Amino acid sequence: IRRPTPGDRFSFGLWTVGWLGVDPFGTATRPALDPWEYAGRLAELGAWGITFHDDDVFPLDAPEAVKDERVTRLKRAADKAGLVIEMVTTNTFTHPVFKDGALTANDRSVRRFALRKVLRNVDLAAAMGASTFVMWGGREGSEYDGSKDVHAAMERYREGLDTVAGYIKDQGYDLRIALEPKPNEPRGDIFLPTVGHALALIAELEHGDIVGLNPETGHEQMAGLNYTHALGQALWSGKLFHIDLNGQRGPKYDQDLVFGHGDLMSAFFTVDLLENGFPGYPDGPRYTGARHFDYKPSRTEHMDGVWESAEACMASYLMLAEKARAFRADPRVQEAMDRAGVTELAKPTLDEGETAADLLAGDDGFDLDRAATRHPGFVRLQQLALEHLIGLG
Ligand code: 3MF
Ligand code: MG
Ligand code: MG
Ligand code: MG
Repeated sequence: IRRPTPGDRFSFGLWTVGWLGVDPFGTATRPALDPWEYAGRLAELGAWGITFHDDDVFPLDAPEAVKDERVTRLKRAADKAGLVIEMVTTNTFTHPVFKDGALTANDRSVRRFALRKVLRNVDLAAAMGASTFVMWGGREGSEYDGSKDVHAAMERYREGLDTVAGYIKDQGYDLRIALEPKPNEPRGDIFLPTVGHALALIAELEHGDIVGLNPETGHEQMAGLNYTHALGQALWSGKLFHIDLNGQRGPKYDQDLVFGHGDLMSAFFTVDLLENGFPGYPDGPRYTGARHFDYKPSRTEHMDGVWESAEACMASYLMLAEKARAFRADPRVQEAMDRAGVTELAKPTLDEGETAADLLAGDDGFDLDRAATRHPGFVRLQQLALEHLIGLG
């Protein structure tokens, strides 16, 4: 498999390779590096960009001078390594002040503090040249239904998002917000648990035109949902602004495995969609943003494992991209797709100009028995995918 290059647009969160292995049951298994120390190595491995939370670079209570110094140092390291800072995001979940949420905390003073933190970080994102501003509301939610007025929470979420998006427009920043859904962890139930919930909230915003999504593989899968479908619907809605690729094995705690180390078949179709687009729409919407990994080098690994796992994320993607390309090019697959009617779905159900009344009045000679006994061969199509994925030779 070829080595990754900046043209592949692979990017990593500083908090991914920088994760020290602290979990609810154990302390760090790896030493901490300074944020700028990760840049050179990631670039060497072939990454194109990095992303970070404000708190990944400077402490929440850092004086302006310390903040400036640390941010400048990181930006210099990124420039020197030839890395783009493509996305910046705000940590509104670690500090105990956010224990009941940020934009939807019951305590109004916390909401005002959180909004200020986010707005300041918008300025930073713009200064770093980022194009995407991710908002993951990890603490927005509850453990107990009686503790939260959901109507009020949605009002405050909308107010917060419109304030941030409005500010971006007022400042003339070239930034788009990407909401990141997650069903649970750290809260018992998080608001905007899935891509669908987030799309519904975006539709209610005044400045929803610059608000889209950052769906994460594991988050949709924790909810028992299909990540590739989530990407597909977000893309169809024109809202797929960014992605968090990783691996997850079923609905358990958030594993953040290397991309491809979770549900491999699902990862194959994720890459197939990202690389090859919708089968029925050769000129249809395509994802052109960063191939961003939000994973954690497993706690068992030491420093070598940090780089091995970052490399593995990119290699998994490239291998799957190659497999997906061959899959689509295989005449047997094309034939199986035709038989399955995959591209027929792109044909409108009504003829041009045909109305519901026309449909009711007309007779198109539909053969009920024939249609009911049609054999689409979906299983054979899937087996061809498996053959491409793991086949010999
Ligand atoms: C948690 C996450 C987050 C978000 C990040 C926003 C810490 O499960 O996925 O990572 O991705 O906060 O970019
Ligand atoms: Mg996550
Ligand atoms: Mg995760
Ligand atoms: Mg994420």
